[in-house]
Amino acid sequence: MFDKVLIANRGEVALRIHRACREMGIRTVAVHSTADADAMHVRLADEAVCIGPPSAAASYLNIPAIISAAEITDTDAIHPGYGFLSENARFASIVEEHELVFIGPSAEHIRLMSDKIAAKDAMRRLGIPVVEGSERPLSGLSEAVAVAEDIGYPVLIKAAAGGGGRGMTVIREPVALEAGLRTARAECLAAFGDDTLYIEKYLSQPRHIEVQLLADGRGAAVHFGERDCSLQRRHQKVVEEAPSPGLTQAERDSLCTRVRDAIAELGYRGLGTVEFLYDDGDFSFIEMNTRVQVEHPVTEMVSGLDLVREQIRIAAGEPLGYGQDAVTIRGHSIECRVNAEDPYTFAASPGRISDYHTPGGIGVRVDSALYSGYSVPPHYDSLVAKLIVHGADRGECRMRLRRALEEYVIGGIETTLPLHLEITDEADFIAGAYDIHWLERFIGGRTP
Ligand code: MV4
Repeated sequence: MFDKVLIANRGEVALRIHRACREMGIRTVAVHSTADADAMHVRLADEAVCIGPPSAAASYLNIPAIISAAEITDTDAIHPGYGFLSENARFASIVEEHELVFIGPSAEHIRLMSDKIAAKDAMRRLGIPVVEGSERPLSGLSEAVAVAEDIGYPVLIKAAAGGGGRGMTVIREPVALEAGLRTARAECLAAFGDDTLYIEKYLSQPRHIEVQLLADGRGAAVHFGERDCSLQRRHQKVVEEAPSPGLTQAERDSLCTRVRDAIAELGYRGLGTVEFLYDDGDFSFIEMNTRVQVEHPVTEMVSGLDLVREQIRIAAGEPLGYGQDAVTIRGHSIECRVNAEDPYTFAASPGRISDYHTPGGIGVRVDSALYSGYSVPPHYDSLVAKLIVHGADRGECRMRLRRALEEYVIGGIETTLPLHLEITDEADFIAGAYDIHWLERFIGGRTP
């Protein structure tokens, strides 16, 4: 096992990784920007290295500074968390070239999954259902017309280098295809420096379902069930839950088993999430994430496992050590992402935390690096806390969530806590009857 791990991230996930390391007897190195000198994970880590000014490009994305920090602290491995360098294949290679361990899958698997066309092709070959559409990069308008005619409108133009909702254009009728293609190419070239496009059948009202997996790269893999992440605003998840209220037990068992077997056959190593759109009884693969995800705690709550610990163990070369029989999903879990934002306008609300009180009691978990007197810096993502609850069933879980939201006090800044209380009381949420568009519609129709 590693003696020392460098945490190449900030905020709640940096603290989450520090906690897993501590419990494994691993020393930690925090790296931070000048804006994060007072951050909780910096205080708790055994060592801390300032790697640059506030801008992420100059600090948390600064590969030479991070590698130098690892070398001067005699680190064994680097945990990238989520976001920043977590799905950067070049970073994973550079880490390995410096005889450090990248806590994540091989650079090859990261590269494969970051090319969305190649990822779909790999999954199709492994027998996983993928969304209908072009199976190669689009050559031009005539091919786009032919594919769209074949699968039928509406279609969605996506960027091979995209993902997470970036670089998508819906085309509802043939006359809009030419202009849509031209706009999509220009946008993708500007955003990703790559204008490789593909077309898919546009699914109008699906749910977003994702399967959590762990594999050891030697053909052993387990799944930890699925999560429903349909409640999103502008491609940012807001509430996640496990299991999905929209699936039957037979549907989830069949999906999770097939994905687990596919990932084992791929020779994948590490923690991973395979994303699907679920529409009318059918699952269609869209993307695979090769990092630990923001919403991993709901899976930890229903499985009783520490996924970050498992991720570190696998990266250290340990075998999986257990089979699917050892994984039991119990009860229900819901996570609310609490952002430092106005709950109506969603304007960022950085600033000093004047009062801070976290909810507690049975089945309640708060993953946050906030503390009273801390100043939320304006330079980064607005996620400041995750409230995660567990209950014997979805009904108990929802009532526990309500009372925990009522207990939570974050003073001095605006947060999205009031939005979460509203969602929790909505009839559609209570019924579990929502799709990927439900939250935007709900937000659009409410008044302060
Ligand atoms: C789609 C889709 C409909 N049809 N693909 C958005 C995020 C990215 N991972 C894929 N996304 C979508 N892909 C087809 N063929 C609708 C979306 C989508 C979406 C997906 C999941 C959660 C929220 C979403 C919000 C808008 C669009």
